[in-house]
Amino acid sequence: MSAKAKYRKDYKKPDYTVTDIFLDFQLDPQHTRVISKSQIARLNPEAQQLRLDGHSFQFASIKLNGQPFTAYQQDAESLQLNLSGLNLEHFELEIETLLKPAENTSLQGLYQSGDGFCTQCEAEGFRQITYMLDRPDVLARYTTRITADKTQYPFLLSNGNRIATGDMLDGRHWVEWQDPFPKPSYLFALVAGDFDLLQDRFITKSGREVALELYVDKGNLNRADWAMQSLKKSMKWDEERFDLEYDLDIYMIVAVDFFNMGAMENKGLNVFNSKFVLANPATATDEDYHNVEAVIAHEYFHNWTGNRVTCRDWFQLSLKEGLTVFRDQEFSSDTGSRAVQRINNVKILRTVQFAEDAGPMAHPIRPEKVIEMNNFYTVTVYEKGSEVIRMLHTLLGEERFQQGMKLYIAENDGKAATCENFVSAMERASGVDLTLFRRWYSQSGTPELTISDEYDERNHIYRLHVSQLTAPTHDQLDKINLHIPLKIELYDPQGKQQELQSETGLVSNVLDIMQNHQTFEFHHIYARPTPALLCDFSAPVKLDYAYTDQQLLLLLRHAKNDFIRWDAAQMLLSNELRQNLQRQQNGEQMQVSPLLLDTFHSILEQYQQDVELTALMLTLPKETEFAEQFKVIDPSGIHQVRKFLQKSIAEHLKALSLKIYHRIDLPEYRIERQDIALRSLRNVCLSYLAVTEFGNALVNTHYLHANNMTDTLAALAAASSAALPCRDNLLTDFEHKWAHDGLVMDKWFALQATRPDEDVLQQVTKLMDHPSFNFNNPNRLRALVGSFANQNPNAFHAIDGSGYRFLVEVLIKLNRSNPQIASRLIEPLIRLGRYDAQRQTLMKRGLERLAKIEDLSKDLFEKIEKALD
Ligand code: B3K
Ligand code: ZN
Repeated sequence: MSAKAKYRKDYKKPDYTVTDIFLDFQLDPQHTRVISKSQIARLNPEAQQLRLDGHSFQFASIKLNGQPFTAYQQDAESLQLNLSGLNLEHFELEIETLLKPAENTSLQGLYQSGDGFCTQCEAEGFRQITYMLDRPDVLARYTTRITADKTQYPFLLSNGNRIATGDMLDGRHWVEWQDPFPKPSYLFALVAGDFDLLQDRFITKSGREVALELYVDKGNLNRADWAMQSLKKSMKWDEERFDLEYDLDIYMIVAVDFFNMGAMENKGLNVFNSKFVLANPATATDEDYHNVEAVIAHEYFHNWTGNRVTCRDWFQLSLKEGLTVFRDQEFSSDTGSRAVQRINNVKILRTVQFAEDAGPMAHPIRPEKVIEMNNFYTVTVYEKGSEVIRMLHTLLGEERFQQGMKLYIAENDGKAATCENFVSAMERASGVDLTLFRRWYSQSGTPELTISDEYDERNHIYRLHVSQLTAPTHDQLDKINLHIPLKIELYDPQGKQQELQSETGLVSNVLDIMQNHQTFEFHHIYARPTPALLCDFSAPVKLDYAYTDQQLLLLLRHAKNDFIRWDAAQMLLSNELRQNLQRQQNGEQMQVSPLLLDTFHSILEQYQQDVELTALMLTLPKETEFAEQFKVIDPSGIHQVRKFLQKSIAEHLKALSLKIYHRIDLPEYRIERQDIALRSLRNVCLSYLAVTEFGNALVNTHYLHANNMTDTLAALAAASSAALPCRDNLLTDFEHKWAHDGLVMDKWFALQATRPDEDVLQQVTKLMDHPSFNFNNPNRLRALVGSFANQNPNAFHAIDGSGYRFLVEVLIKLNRSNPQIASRLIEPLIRLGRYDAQRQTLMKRGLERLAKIEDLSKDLFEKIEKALD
């Protein structure tokens, strides 16, 4: 496999395209035969060579217009046809390939999941099935015929409509599918197997009936309802908010256990990781329920933003992903709590995305250079991509944004588009000049806004001085100024919100930051105000403003903006953490400011004003969240100080949290907003009480009385992180109950991997042989190895290098079996620049060892090369 980089600037239109393709699959775990018949049209009259992508199968034969064809050359990644002298404008190619799905552990292309077959073609998996112009700007009409044993594989599914079926004399049967919408190969899908089926229907707003089919493993029907409800809710919402209606007569979702990511939006036939489909109160937490709904929505929304309008090339990935994430976030905000949704999104951005921008994999939301495309399904392309759309929405407002969407879709329906097509439609529909704004697409890194203020008491003018600066990143040294929407509010010393006025009248609360330094003046301000900066987190930036504790307390109590109130609490906690880390390093006694403790006490006391926000404000940031504020991270220091903060807060809130813990009574489990909020607050109380003298008894009872997974897991997590005496009994009980169910056991594996114990690594190593563990299942790997490396920084970054060595061993194995998962799991190891010299040396040693692997995958190569650079 060549590790050659591709550049965005090198995009060229294809010389040939495929207009129609007929695929014939004869399925067998060891001997699958695929015949593809494509109608090819020449687009460039000069072209003489046709290069088709393909690898990892046995090539059996090729015919051109029905005749055996021999004028080709083959290499490890492609088949090149020499068509010179033939002068063919249109022709048919018939290619036969042989596959072994049972041996395909990469989970790309056609593979076996459990006893069934499924495919994953995005980004470049189709070329593992047959030779193809495997690029998103080649759109073809697909007809797919699947033949397989009828008893083992009663369901044979592909995209579009079922047009014919038949039985064969030898016990096999076949089904033929036709997808009327031309699509790129990455949206092709095939599934075969035996399933339980949940059926429903949806009537679109124009009155068409759509059959909804949800396929789950046998025996899992009692976990399928929520996903079906979520699908119908998403379909309705997209009609109401975006005026977008579903276009086929059938929509299918299949849940599989072996899947590299969350889910895949194949036209009319979504394939899902079962983690994002299956849910019932006994197996899924409130968070799982939320995630199922959000992922179902996300994949459904892709039908318009991704499938009907697709990407011209993979550098444009954020065109569909950033936009679709924005749409799913809006869906969750409209149908649930906007504030909770926003805060949770911001947490991901600040921890994971900011970290990516500060590390060796930094890239703009529209990357310039790619070696392995699968490495670019990142938080930057997805979440920062969504932030860029959100900023556009803030600048344009809902009405003009929707006009822009309409124009974008009208102009690009049925086509492969670029990010520029999108921005240009938004610009033309709204009349807003987006020249400067476009830079968000090409500049990587996290901008920092440095803000200072001054109050002119005599003239009652308040001024904000705002500067922007983006520090150089690994991929890009020179940075320029961006268009940043900064949403603000001002509060007087009594906490009353002030109107924003210029000399001439009211002004918008969204400031357009466009230059390196700008000053904004607000008139008729009669006392020095406290500014609420970056309301709703109006841009994905870091903020540097010297808030005093008093100002933060004022915002925390009075700000109208929920995000600002939550963020004020976070800043107070961060200050405490930083000061105590300092004290600890100086060998001084740690302490927590009584002001913070009293504030937390009064927030909790008034929880009924806003239960959701109270729970979020009182949740102590994770070690990884705290870590992100430091240039050089001290994992063990953060671990200890966080523990100290937790204990101090717990002691101070003890009586009150015990009272509230007992007062909140939710006898029945319901997935309803108010109940979810109360459950979460009660479990926050439990997490603090766990480290007090009440801990063991309370947590034990909580576990025993739990009638749902949210409470069960809250008890286990509290027992585990506080290392309570009841912990091992509870974990064993859970293990016995769920050993048969990998998905539920993932929660247990994750808990084991994040134990605060000294010997956690030995335990994790041992668990790799646990009967419920399976090295080839990405969910298991993420739960055990991923949780250890990402969520247990104290152990992973152990100063003896044992955590790094463990990960390297796993990666050496995974490099062969599943390079995509290997490349996900290596992430914490490539961020070596953020640690002290000793750790850096150890991490580097691990990376160098990996670099020497003989058959190193492109996926790992790309990241290791950058990290060692
Ligand atoms: N589009 C897929 C992700 C494909 C990842 C390929 N490595 C799921 C999604 O974003 O909806
Ligand atoms: Zn997506």
